[in-house]
Amino acid sequence: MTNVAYLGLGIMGRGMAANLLKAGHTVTVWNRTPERCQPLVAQGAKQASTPAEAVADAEVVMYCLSDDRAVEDLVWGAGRLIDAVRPGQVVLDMTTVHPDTSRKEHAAYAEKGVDFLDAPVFGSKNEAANGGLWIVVGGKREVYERVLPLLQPLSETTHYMGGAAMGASMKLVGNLVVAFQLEALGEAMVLATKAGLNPHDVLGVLHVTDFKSPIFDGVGAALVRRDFDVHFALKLMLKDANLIARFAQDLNVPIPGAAAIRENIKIGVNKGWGEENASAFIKVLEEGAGVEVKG
Ligand code: NA7
Repeated sequence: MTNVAYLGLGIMGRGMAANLLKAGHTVTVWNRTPERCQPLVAQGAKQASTPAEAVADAEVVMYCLSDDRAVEDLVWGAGRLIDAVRPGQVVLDMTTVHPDTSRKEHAAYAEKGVDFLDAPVFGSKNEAANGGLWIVVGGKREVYERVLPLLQPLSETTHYMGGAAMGASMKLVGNLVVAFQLEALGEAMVLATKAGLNPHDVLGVLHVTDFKSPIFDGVGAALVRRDFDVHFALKLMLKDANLIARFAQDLNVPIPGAAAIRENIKIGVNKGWGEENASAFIKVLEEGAGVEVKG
């Protein structure tokens, strides 16, 4: 059993920390807002009052925060994690960040003799809670293999993608596909509704065809119930859309479709739906067409 420090108990982090506990590991948690540690403490975690205290006895350190700025704060800013880690430890960043941030983390930890992996995750609230995430990892393969037993209780699959920042790069590539699927679902359901089709019948067809997708099923069912309860916040989807835009720009890759979707997401956030589920930006498409998808 491994001594793990888990930092950041948002929607994703709290599910992962709970699954590490269930798998029998010793888990010390820290969260910027300390009250959020309570449910994990009730499940057997130790609570630390600073990141340094959390990692003091840890063999492996994991964190999953909202964005690049939060990671900067934890590692080099208020959290001073970089001063607290010591040689021999392995650190995993499971946040969705720009590959440049991952490269900066790889370099900084290497200087301290600490092994680091960028290990962002696909899936949202339910997959985090059920240990059904899909994890993509960048860094040294032998370090990845060493921590695999810790990733298994969190995930359905793990994929080693290559050296530093390859996990972060894969995550942005995958999130580009997610953005298109949500946009496709939204445009299709709005068009279908305006054409007089029954949304349940439409979802029934989408469920069986050779263009089916679990996203169409899950988000589609929530959409017709008008359920925008947060599993993955729209404000974080905008953060990811901005990261994808920067990533593509750096590599001189045109992504005209993703650029159009980013505009819709931005409008949704500006309308005040940032704390709702990512699918809330479909309401922008509905407003444009003057219909609401419901059933
Ligand atoms: P949440 O539920 O918004 O959780 C975000 C977490 O990040 C939460 O623990 C926050 O602490 C923490 N956070 C945010 N800013 C900071 C700073 N500056 N310093 C330390 N900790 C911070 O996000 P999710 O769990 O849904 O998503 C996490 C990642 O997975 C994200 O990259 C997604 O795109 C994918 P708080 O509780 O607010 O004090």
